[in-house]
Amino acid sequence: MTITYIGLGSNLGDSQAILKEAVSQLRKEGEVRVSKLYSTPPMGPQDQPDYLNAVVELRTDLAPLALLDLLQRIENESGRVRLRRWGERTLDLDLLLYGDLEISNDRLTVPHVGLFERDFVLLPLLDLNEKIVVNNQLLCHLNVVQQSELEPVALANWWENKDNI
Ligand code: A4P
Ligand code: MG
Repeated sequence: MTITYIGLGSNLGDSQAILKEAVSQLRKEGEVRVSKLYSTPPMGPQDQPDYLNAVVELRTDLAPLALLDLLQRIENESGRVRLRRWGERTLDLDLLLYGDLEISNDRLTVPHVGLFERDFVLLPLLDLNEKIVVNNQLLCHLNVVQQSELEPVALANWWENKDNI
């Protein structure tokens, strides 16, 4: 069993429902914990809506590529629309960390390439594991974390209820 972290993002369609559905799909694969929910200004093209972002911790026996297959299946089942690089999308699921494994092949780079630069990934990850160390670095000490102004828009219990934010 491996502890994995998966980044969730959506800024097209009914993002709240899409993210909740993605989490319930992931629950079928193993024990899940979910971060707070963040509304974040877009990285990349600015003429797109704000994103909702969160991170899921999943304890799983799936091997890395099997987990990637699962994430891509969930993306596709959400009616995935992805219009341009760094552009708007209904659902993006990125494998951020797979235990402490380093992976580099045609389909998968882990830790995820954007992990160290993106506050919309780091803050929810730190909700789940505030002392997490990656590549010998305490992520909570990164400048991008210290300087971030992102605030959660919903607490972790939001995932369990039927309310919209
Ligand atoms: N791939 C390699 N490594 C991984 C990994 N660790 N996890 C490969 C998931 N996939 C991985 O994925 C393209 C290929 O990457 C896959 O086939 C897989 O084999 P994709 O999801 O189609 O593209 P991408 O790389 O996610 O897209 P892109 O356009 O480079 O976007 P990013 O870097 O994911 O950024 N702003 C805010 N505020 N919040 C966001 O969530 N997201 C994006 C998308 C842009 N701006 C954002 C946000
Ligand atoms: Mg992706």
